[in-house]
Amino acid sequence: MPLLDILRYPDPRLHRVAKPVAAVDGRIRQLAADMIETMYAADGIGLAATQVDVHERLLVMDTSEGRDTPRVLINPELVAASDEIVSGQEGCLSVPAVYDDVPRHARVTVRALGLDGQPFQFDAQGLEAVCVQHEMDHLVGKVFVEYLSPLKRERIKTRLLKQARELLKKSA
Ligand code: K2U
Ligand code: ZN
Repeated sequence: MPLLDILRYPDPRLHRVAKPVAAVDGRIRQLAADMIETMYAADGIGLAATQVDVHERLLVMDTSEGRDTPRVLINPELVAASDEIVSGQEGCLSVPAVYDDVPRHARVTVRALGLDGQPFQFDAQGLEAVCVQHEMDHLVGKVFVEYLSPLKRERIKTRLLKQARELLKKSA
């Protein structure tokens, strides 16, 4: 299965709002499999379809110890979220080498469709709660650097654009 290209911030396509998946069919199952493979290859614990330039509400994640228990969430919805907020350091496969603190709900309840097309619901806390909120942000076009100060965000944008230009020069 092909590894998928991951969009890099500040690519404007990262800010598109994903549409609901209309049917859990072979195309979606293949996309989920490719996203899981891409996530593992990139040493990520989550990946949203938006990040691979597919603007449908689908995300994959694996916060298991053994990194061998992938979850596929189709049309995920946040059913409940704790008032308690925790702030932890986050990174993003679309924003390489940038880590900063982001506020998240400590506990969430999420409802989604599985690859069998059936609905399921789960409670999450800790890293799993942070990860699913991070991925669901991607599906509404939000990247974690948007929680940072405008100054930090501008510095990150400038640095990544410079890196992209240098990469282009090298490959020319
Ligand atoms: O969406 C992504 O870019 C995947 C993120 C998900 C994530 C970010 C912050 C906190 C939890 C999950 C990547 O997995 S970032 C790399 C990473 C790996 C292990 C733990 C935390 C972050
Ligand atoms: Zn991310």
